[in-house]
Amino acid sequence: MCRFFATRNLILILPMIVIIHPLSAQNIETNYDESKVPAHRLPALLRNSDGAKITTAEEWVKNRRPEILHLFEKFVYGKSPDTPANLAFSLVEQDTNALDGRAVRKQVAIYLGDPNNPLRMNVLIYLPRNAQKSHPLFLAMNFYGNHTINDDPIILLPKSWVRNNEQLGITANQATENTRGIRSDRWPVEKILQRGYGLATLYYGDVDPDFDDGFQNGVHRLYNNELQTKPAADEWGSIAAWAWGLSRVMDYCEKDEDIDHKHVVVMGHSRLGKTALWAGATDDRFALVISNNSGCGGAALSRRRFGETVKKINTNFPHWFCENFKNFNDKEDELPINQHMLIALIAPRPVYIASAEEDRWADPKGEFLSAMRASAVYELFGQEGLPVKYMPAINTPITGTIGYHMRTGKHGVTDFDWQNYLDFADGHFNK
Ligand code: GTR
Repeated sequence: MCRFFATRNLILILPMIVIIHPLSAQNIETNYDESKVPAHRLPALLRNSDGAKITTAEEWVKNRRPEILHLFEKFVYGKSPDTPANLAFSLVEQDTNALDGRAVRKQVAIYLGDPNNPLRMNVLIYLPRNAQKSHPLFLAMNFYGNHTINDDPIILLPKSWVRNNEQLGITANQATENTRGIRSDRWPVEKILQRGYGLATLYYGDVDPDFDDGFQNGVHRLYNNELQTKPAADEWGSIAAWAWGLSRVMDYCEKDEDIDHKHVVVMGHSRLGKTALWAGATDDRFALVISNNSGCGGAALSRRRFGETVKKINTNFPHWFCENFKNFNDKEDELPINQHMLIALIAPRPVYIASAEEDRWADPKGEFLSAMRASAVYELFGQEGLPVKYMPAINTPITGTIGYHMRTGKHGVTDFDWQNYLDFADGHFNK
C-alpha cells in the first residue's frame, strides 16, 4: 500500500514539474545561492603530480608550472602553434598629430599564413605625444572593430565578420561607418594618454570570428597539418586563438621603438578577459595582466558552479575551448586544475582581477577566491599576492602583486575599472 502510494505520487508529481517549468529550465539550473555551492576541494597548487611538495620559486618554475600549463592546454584552452616564421608587419597609416594633436596614431597590419593570400589583422595604436622616447602600453582586443573605440574618422574598418547587434546598428555581419565610436564609453583613450600610456587594440574577429563554424574561418585553418580539417581535441579553441593573436601584436611591439615592450599590459573584458588571462599565462612578455569580469573559464573557480558552469559555456559557445573541455561538463570536480592555477601561472607578474556586483553570472566571489588562492605562488617569489583573505567592501580596490575589486553595477568596463587599472600599472611600473 505504502509503496503503491509512493509510486503513484511520483507519477503525478514528475509530469507536474516538467509542465510547470518547461521554459525556465535554464534559470532553475543556474545557481545563484551561496548556500547551494557544492562542497569541493581545489586541486593542490603546490604539489607535483608525483606528490612532491613545492617549496621554492625554482621548484615552481622548473616542475609545477610546466605541469599546470600543460594541463590547461590539454584540457581547457587547447595548445596553440608556436610563433609562425612567416609573420609580416606593415605600417599602413601614421599620423603624428592625431586626436587634435594629443596623440600619435599608427595602424599596423599583421599578415599571417600564405604571403599570396594572407590573413590580415589590423592593430590600432595611439601613443602619447610627449617627450618620452618609448611608451608603456595597454593592449586589449575589442568586440566590434577598432573604429568603435573612438570616433576618429581615420580608423580602418574591419573586413572580417562582425556579430549583428540591432542596438548598435550592425545588421549584415559587417562593420559600417555609422558604428564609429559606438563603444567609446568603454575606451577612455584621452585619459590613458594623459596618464602616459599608449593604447593598442585589435578586433578579435580579425583573428577568429566568434561563431561556431568548425574552425573554417580565422587563424585555425592556417595551421592545420595536412591530415587535419579542424584542431585536434587538445588543440586551440577560439580563446586560445585570440590569446595567440595578442602574442602576435606583442611580436610587433618588440620591433617598434616607440613602444616600451617591457611594460605592456594585456587587458580584456568578459570572454576577452578569459583571453587576457590565457595570453598572460602563455606569454611572459606581458608585464601585467588585467581580467575584467572574466567569469567562467576566466578567473572564476569552476568547481563552485555558481552562475555560468562548464556545461553551459561549452553548450552556448562550443568553439571557445578545446574539445577535451567538454568531457568536464557537469564534472568540474574531475578537472585536474582549477582557475586559481591559471592566475598562479602569471606569477610573479602583477595581475588584477575585477568583478561587478550585479554580474552574478560571472561569480564575483569565485573570481575573488581564485585571486586569493593564487597568492601562495606569489609568496614563493617573496611577494604578497592578494593582501586580504576576505572579500573586500564594494568599490574598495585591494592591491598587492595581485589586485582585486568588486565595483557596483553590471557586466561592463567603466571609468572606475580603468582608473584602478591605471593606478595599478603606475604602482608596478614605478611611474
Ligand atoms: C556571456 C558568456 C560569458 C562572457 C560573456 C561575454 O554570454 O556566458 O562567459 O564571456 O558572454 O563575453 O560578454
